[in-house]
Amino acid sequence: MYSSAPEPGVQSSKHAIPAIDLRSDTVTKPSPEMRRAMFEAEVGDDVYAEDPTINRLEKRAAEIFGREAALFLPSGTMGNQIAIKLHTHHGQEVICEERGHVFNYEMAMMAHFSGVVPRTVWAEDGIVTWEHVKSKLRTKSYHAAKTGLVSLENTHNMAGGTITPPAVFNEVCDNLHAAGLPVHLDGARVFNAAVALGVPVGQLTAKADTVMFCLSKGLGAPVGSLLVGSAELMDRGRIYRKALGGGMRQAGILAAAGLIALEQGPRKLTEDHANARFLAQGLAQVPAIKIDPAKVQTNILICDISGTGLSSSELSCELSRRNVLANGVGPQLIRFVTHLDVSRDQCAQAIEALTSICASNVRYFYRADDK
Ligand code: TLP
Repeated sequence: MYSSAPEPGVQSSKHAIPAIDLRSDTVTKPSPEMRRAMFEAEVGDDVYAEDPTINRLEKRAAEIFGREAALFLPSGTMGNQIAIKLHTHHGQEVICEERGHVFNYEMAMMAHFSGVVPRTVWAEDGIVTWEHVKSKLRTKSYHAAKTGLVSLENTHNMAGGTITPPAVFNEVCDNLHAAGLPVHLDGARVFNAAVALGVPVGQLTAKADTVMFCLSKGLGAPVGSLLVGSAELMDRGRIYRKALGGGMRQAGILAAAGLIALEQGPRKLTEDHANARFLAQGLAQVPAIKIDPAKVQTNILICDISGTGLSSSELSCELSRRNVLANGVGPQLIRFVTHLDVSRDQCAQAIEALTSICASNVRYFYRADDK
């Protein structure tokens, strides 16, 4: 996360009542049903592929995505980095969007672990088209590194939860495949995209060679992500998962919650999306805040707060004094993420909190008619 964000846990511990936590959809707590399933889960050693609950989760994920196999992982970051390792050779380049998670928030692991460098493209709303990619591709040369992979993100987190239209995504994949190149999809929140579009997630992602998706974001599981793809790739992926320390042994207790998230989580996302739109509409009324509610497609909204005269860390601190948590994602950008554990009423309270900060802010210099 952008460095102006408050340190994890600093704010939430100060409050007697639970904070309205809009920092991320990663913060959801497991439901009573999940906790019961975790308690009762059958387990075995997953490094020997003997955990029946993980095996069930992997089989179900592969089915839903129409793939041969799936691999259960402790995090989305590990899933993305295993995928990059699977598709590339040392010394190659990976094309990704400039604000992409694989590039900005994964500790430079593509360089560290796979020995590749990112070649970024900047795409309006994070929607990478074939036009963007085409000009960046590099084939064999005695000067420049060859492109090994294109890694895309849907929904696009730092572009504000935006959805890449299926036709755009399919065109990129078809052209890359024709050029002999693989595509990885960082689908941490791809269920949000599928639900918002009303398209089955397997259909939406069919053309990617590998897809990583997270159970631990909007779907509500406490831990876990999956990588899906061919049996051959997932088999090799198991080796890299172990090398990264991701062999989790009796982790069926996590997969049990994951199965509930996978089966039931997607249908709850519509409410998160409606809450995000409600929040955006409310925030758009605050004169110093710039946000276009029409652009809010899923559960993430990013507001330009430059009109407040405050930095994102200052505004974040002011919000936390009013029991609302939200992270800065740029010097004057604040991200709000809706999820299972924030209600419509709490979104209304967040709007009130921001309105009152702007009303009392002495450095507030933005006029309503400047908007
Ligand atoms: N995103 C987190 C932070 O790391 C920024 C968040 O709060 O949004 N891909 C995408 C698109 C993501 O947004 C994230 C997490 C990941 C991958 C990594 O997932 P984890 O946290 O499970 O490693």
